[in-house]
Amino acid sequence: MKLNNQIIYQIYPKSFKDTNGDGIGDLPGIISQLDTLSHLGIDYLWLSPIMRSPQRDNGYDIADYYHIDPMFGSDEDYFRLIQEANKRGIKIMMDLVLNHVSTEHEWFKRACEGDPYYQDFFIWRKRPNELKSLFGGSAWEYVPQLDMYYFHNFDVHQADLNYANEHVRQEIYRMINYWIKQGVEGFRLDVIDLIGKDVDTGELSCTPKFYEYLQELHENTFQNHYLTVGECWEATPQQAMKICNGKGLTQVFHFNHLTLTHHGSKWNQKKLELHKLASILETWQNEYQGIEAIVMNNHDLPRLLSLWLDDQKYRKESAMLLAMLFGMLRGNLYIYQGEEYGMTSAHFTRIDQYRDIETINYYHEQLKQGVCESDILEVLAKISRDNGRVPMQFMNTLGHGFTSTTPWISFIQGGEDIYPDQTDCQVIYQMYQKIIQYRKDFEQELEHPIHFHVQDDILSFTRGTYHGVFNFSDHVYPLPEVGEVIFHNYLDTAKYLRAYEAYIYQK
Ligand code: TEU
Ligand code: CA
Repeated sequence: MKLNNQIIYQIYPKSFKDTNGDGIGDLPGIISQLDTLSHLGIDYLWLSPIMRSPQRDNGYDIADYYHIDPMFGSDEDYFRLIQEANKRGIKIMMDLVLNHVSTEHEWFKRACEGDPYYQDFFIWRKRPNELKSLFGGSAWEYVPQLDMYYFHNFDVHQADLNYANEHVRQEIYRMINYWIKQGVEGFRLDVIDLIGKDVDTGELSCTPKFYEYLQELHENTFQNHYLTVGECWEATPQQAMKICNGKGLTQVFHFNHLTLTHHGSKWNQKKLELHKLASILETWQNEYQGIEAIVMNNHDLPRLLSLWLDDQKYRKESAMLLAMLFGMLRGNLYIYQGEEYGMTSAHFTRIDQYRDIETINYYHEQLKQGVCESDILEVLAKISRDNGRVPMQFMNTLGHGFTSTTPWISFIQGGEDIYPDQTDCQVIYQMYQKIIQYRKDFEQELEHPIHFHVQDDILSFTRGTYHGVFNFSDHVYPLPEVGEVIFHNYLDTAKYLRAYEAYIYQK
């Protein structure tokens, strides 16, 4: 099976398409769009978790690994999705949340009832240490009837599994093999770098134990027969090489380029520095020998065109600029729903519009610390995870073709004219189609090393006979001699490089 140079399209099922009028996207909705998706030229469809879950963290809190949450449809709907996708040459990639389960999972409930077999599925201590949850507060929660604390790296309703326990590992292998048998051909492994954590020393990511468990997981489940991608936020090329050494995963998501604007934490953003972006892209492309996962958006991130560029006046140009830049990078290209027609961040202005647990926790923490509400809302509008989680918009009607009722989360504020048939959106979509086709036809062109150059607001690159020039600002700059134009994000040409204008050309 070919695992490199693939196109993977990520769906956030809750916000993709609702067919039964409950305001929540569902599996029949995804099936209804398969023809359109196959038109784009994708190879894999990755769905964020759809297994049974109380939805505290939108499905990243799984209560039953073996069944589809009724909110999304039935198990049969999922089997049908696999079949219908396969018919169109698309493989299904499943999101595996292996680091933790919902506190409503049978294992955790039994543990709390005092069953020692299941107690050892989790991480308990008599006394909590200073470790903090990524979603705010302590990482330890007290269970009075056991007089002990359990560890949760994320929300208090997401209890971390104890991988030191062999029974846990066996249960996980059994579950993955079940889904392989059902026809799943790809896996995205949520925060997989954390499974070997040592809560006593505080070493959580990429520990020696992690590499050991990963190899065992590989041998007992997917081996090298399926496309596997592990989420490892801060991975270096060296760590990625170790994870993808033939006995682990196909590839990792690293977000080094997307955390560039973090100032201390993601809540504090600074201006994008182009030379740093250039250096990260170049290092990964040239030094990393594995298959890079090329990502600009996902369900945890604000839309990149809103964060880095201009999502209003120059929305079309910005969306296309990013597609052209990331589209020329070697690896597997991930596209997040709506990216292909230039969806923007949500532009919410009130706290009651948000649904994300991390966002809401942060809001209350900040209020408690005396930060004024308008300042918090400004930060959230920029960076909240809900920015990428608003519903898809298929047409310019009341429910945007997403739903016939009120959606579970509001649409983009002021984004009424963002839908596939709108002229600008069509142009963006066609650019994605062209780039995807180009990557298939000229695969070997991406094998050449890439060299970036930055001057003022202009990022440029050379890759073999290909050159790219990208204006990251609304200032006008002199235009280099562009040779034979391959991709361009304006419909006409000018003597200057205009606002957010970008060219890929050959000399
Ligand atoms: O994300 C892991 C993760 O580290 C992010 O949630 C990150 O902490 C946050 O966006 C930065 O502030 C994965 C999933 O992608 C995410 O949706 C889940 O909430 C999380 O794991 C827990 O399963
Ligand atoms: Ca529905």
